[in-house]
Amino acid sequence: MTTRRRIVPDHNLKGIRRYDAPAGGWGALRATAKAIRTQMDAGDAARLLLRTNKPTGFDCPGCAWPDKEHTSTFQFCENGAKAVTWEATRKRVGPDFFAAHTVSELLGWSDHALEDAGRLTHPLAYDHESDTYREIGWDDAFARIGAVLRALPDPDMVEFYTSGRASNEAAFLYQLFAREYGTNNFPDCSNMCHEATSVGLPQSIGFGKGTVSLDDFDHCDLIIAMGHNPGTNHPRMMGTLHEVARRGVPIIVFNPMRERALERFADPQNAVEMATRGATPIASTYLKVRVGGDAAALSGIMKALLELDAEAGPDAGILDRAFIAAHTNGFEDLAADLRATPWERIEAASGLSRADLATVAGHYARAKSTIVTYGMGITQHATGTQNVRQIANLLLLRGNFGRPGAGICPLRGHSNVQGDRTVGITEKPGEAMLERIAQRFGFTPPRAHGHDAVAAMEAMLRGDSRALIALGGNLAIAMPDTEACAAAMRRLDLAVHVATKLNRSHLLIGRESIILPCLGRTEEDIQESGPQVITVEDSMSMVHASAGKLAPASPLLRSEPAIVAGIAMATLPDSTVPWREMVADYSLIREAIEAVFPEFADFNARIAVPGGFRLPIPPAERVWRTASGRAEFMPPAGAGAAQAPLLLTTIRSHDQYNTTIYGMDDRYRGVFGRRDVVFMNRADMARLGIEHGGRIDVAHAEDGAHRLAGFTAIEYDIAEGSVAAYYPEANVLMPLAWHDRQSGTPTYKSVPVTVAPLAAGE
Ligand SMILES: Nc1nc2c(c(=O)[nH]1)N[C@H]1C(S)=C(S)[C@@H](COP(=O)(O)OP(=O)(O)OC[C@H]3O[C@@H](n4cnc5c(=O)[nH]c(N)nc54)[C@H](O)[C@@H]3O)O[C@H]1N2
Ligand SMILES: Nc1nc2c(c(=O)[nH]1)N[C@H]1C(S)=C(S)[C@@H](COP(=O)(O)OP(=O)(O)OC[C@H]3O[C@@H](n4cnc5c(=O)[nH]c(N)nc54)[C@H](O)[C@@H]3O)O[C@H]1N2
Ligand SMILES: [Mo]
Repeated sequence: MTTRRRIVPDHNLKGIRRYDAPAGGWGALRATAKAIRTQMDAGDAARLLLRTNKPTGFDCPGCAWPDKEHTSTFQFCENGAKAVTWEATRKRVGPDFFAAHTVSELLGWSDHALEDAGRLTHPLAYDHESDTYREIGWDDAFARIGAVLRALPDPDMVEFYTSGRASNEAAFLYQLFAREYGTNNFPDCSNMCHEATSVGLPQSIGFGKGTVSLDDFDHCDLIIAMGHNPGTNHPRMMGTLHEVARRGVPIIVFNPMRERALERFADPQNAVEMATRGATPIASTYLKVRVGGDAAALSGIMKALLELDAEAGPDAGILDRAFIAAHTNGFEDLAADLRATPWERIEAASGLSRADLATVAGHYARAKSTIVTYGMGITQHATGTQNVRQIANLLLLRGNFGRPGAGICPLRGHSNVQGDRTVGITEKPGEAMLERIAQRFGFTPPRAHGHDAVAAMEAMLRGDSRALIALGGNLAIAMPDTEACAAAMRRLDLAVHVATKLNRSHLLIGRESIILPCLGRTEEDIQESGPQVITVEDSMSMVHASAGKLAPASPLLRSEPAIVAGIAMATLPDSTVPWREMVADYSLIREAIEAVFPEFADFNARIAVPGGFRLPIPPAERVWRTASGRAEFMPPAGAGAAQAPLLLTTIRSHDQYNTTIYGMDDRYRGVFGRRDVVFMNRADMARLGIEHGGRIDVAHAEDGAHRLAGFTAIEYDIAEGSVAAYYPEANVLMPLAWHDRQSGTPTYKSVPVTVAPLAAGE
């Protein structure tokens, strides 16, 4: 509640203005040109962008959306161009830079400024006396890391973090090293991202990944798009959605915020749209669900579907009874639960009307084949796993698996986050994989389950975990509770960061901190046997090769596989793994992957084909690898439970890649040159006495200790009861303990908050 003091509002509307153009179009071309201009020389950039996502080129590190036969017209993808030019920048940070700036000074820089300083060029070790990072030789760095790791009494005192850029080859070597060292502590960016998918879908359909392929989008009759913002985060998906929309297929969007790219999009390749400044509407229906209200909305659609079925009778085919009988368990429990859930609860929790949800059910009942696409708006909740299972429930009711044009499509995050999992980055390893590792490499991997990201950070904070090795990423800033994470980092005996660019996690120093600079996707990787390719797996389980072509940012850079092997050899002198040989020739790493994961049979031969190959997707064949051998409906227990009056969600701007801030604009949402804003609904603002442009204090509603003060409230077309702010600035608001109990996913997208106006000068 607000107090009754007189507020003298302190307005700050600088950089807040309407942006009316469609997503894509000329705005995207201008932004692409700017990304190139600020990071690269134009000629180099043109050559580079033409090679992105081509059969002979490299995989775009921007997103995990697949390409048709790898013939993508990538050069028109604005955010792909930002990802690529950011890595291929001409700027460098070497020993001179670090001599000139102490770590204490750099901590005062913005996340944007830190990474924008340029590519890391030398291995570095922190020197306490001068408070600076200093150059160190590779062998010295490896020896120091090995010494600390060997001295620890228990391998479970080390955390092996992976960010999803790492290639299959690097990730496989990394998990091999950690397991030979003796731990399954694999905190992973996936724990903050699609873990709810990896945990929920196996329960429902016996498989933790998406079931559709790109071709299915040519055959679907309906798309339901929930909680993702493809115009920014999966820009190549816009080409697909544009085609589907032009085919007249309804696209029903569930999103608390108006997102321009989901409303209308001008394809930069469509000459007519460009010349006429026209655009194609994307969403046929846009439902502004309340933040955290998706499970209730899905319950509503299913409840309405059952009502339609009851009216029309069993022969009308509204439910796919034959499929339900032959392939599933638990339908009756689900139906009973839905019948017992009152509409008022569904409406209150979802913020949507019964009529709207019934309309969706009508579309769904008529569509022969439906695809549900979803992103972080579904997974990053305390009920993330349940939300994912609710989507599976909906699809199962009409047999939308194992048919052309139907299935579930989680939009993965990092370009190889899915592949890293496939090749063994998991804190809960299966016995079959461990057995095959033991057979192939002759050591006994540990069986005890390890830490995920939240558990790892908690163990570091307690002081139980003493070392962190980070294969990429920016763990302390990506995680909830920025302050607790900083404290956790500072307690470590050793932090090792394998990275391309400097970020804030590198500046949170414990006893020893080492930065190891690595090659990026765009760069040529030459080892003893010659130029190497790496492989990645996209959102649709396609595995293909990627080969960088640019000269490395510095001659001192090493590849991620080489760095992992270097640390391994220095740590495990009696290792039974042929590290040197595998780094000399990555095809040997792929042979080892094939030996441990049989679905990679003929790995080296199959990546020689442009476009690569698809890993098996059992539900696409109606094979359910659950304990019962059937797909399992799950009653949506608790969906529609009362929600806190204001739930804050966190979002990415159009100018960022996770914690990497390319620039300060968020064009489609009309925010320019700043990120210190909180998006609010007009009615909530009126109720709380907050004005458009007024400064506010946001606090966690149940633990007032986590707060964010001095940000500016701006009125936005967002569902009532919902508030949004940018990640990672808003991560200070979230206690570490707030996560989905089933998957460990932090509740980045449903933080109960109070918001109060600040008086001028406060
Ligand atoms: N350019 C660029 N590309 C990226 C990334 C990036 O940061 N920049 N990040 C990569 C990574 S790691 C990931 S995981 C993906 C992320 O891709 P997305 O999942 O698209 O990412 P977000 O921006 O987190 O949120 C997506 C949308 O969810 C909506 N939303 C928020 N809360 C809710 C809710 O409760 N319900 C519903 N239905 N919607 C909600 C927001 O309004 C927003 O439109 O993108 C990947 N690609
Ligand atoms: N509040 C809130 N928090 C969130 C989210 C949210 O939606 N809201 N999203 C979560 C999600 S989905 C994710 S995936 C995590 C992301 O968490 P992370 O994956 O840990 O973070 P990134 O920001 O992607 O990491 C950026 C750093 O990666 C390094 N890097 C870039 N390219 C390479 C490379 O090729 N090799 C190596 N070794 N390093 C490289 C650079 O040094 C760069 O600074 O954040 C999570 N945090
Ligand atoms: Mo992610």
